[in-house]
Amino acid sequence: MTKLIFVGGFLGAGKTTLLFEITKILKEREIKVGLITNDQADDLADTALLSHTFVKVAEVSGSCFCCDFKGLRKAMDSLSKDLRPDIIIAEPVGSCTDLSATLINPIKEMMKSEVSVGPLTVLADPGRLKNILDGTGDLHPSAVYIIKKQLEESDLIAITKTDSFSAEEIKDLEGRVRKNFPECKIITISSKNGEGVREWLDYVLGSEDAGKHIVDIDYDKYAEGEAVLGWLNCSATLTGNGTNWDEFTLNFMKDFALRLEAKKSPVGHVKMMVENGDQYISANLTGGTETLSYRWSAGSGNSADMILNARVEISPEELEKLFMNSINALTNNNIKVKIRRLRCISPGYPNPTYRYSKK
Ligand SMILES: Nc1nc2c(ncn2[C@@H]2O[C@H](COP(=O)(O)OP(=O)(O)O)[C@@H](O)[C@H]2O)c(=O)[nH]1
Ligand SMILES: [Mg+2]
Repeated sequence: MTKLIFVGGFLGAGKTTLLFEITKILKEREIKVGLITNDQADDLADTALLSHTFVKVAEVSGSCFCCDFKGLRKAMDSLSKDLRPDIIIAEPVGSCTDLSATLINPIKEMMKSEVSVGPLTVLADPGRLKNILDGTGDLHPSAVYIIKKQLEESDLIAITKTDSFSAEEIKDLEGRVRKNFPECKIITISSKNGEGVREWLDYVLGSEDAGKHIVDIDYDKYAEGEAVLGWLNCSATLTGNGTNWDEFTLNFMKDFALRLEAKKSPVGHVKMMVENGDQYISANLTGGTETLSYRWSAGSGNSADMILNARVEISPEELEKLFMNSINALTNNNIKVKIRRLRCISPGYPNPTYRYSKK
C-alpha cells in the first residue's frame, strides 16, 4: 500500500524545500518516492526544481488538487504505474485550504484499498506566523483568514526555518501556536540545517492520524483571499554571450522586488529558476526586498532557461506590467529574453470536487 502525504502551508512557507531535502533521506533509506506538484497554471518553478532530484515528479496544473480531484488521481496513478512508490508526497497550492474536507477524508474513504494517508502537515514561516498571531503584517485580511484555516485544519503544524530565528523566538512562537491551535501536534523544523526533518518524516510515515479536523470555512472569504492575489507564470529563453546567470537572476529579482515594493503590493511568493544545462539557481522572495535569497548557481554561458512564478497581492494586469518592465530593464545589447509562455491570472472561486462535512 502506498503512503500518501500532503505537505501544505501558505506561499513561501518552505514546502518545496522540505520535499527537496527529504528526497535525499528517502534515497539513503531506499524508500521509493514520487512527488506531485500543483498549480493554477503550468510552467511551475517547483516542478523544475524538484526534477533536479533523482525522484519522479508528476504535476497537476490548471487547477488545485481540491478542485481537480481527478487530476490528482491521474497523477497518483501515473506515479504508481511507472514507479510503484512506497510513498507519494504531494504539495498543494499555497493558497488552498479545506484540504481535510476536500482531499484527506475523501481519499481515506474512496481510495482505502490503494493508499494510506499520513497526517496533514501544514508548514508555517515563523515571520509570517508571528505577524498573523500579532495581527500585524500587510496581507489582506482574507488571505490571513486562509492561513489561519490552514493551521486550524492541520493534523500537524511544522514551524519552519528555525535556523533563521533565535531559540527563544521559536520557543515563544511554538507556545503561542500551541495555545491558538490546541488540537494540532506542533513541531519545529529547518530544511536548511536538518533540525527536526527526520523526526517529522518518521512521524508522518508511521502515523495514519489524518484529516481529524474538518473546519467551517466561509467560501466567500476564502475566495476573496485567493482572488486578491495576482498569479504570474512565465517561461523564457535567455541568451547573452558569456552571461553570469546568477548575477542576471539576482538583478532581475531585485528590480522586480523594488517595483512591487513601490506599488506597496505584498508578496506571497516570487520564485525564479534559471537553468543552464545541469547548473541552476533558485531565487526567492517571500516578502519585502530584504527576503530575497537564493540557492545554488547557474554559472555563466550563452543561453539559459528561465521560469518565474509570482504570487502577489496585485491585479494580474498590473503584475504583468511590472514584470515586463523588469524584463525590459534587464535586457540590453547582449542579453535577450524570449518569452515562451506568459500567464497572468487571478484564481477563480474554489469549487472542490468533493467536500466532506463535519462528522
Ligand atoms: N533559512 C531557511 N530558509 C528556508 C528554509 N526552508 C525554505 N526556505 C526558504 O524559503 C523560501 C520559500 O521556500 P519554498 O520551499 O519554495 O516554499 P513553498 O512556497 O512553501 O514551496 C525559499 O527562499 C527557501 O530557500 C529553511 O529551513 N531555512
Ligand atoms: Mg512550493
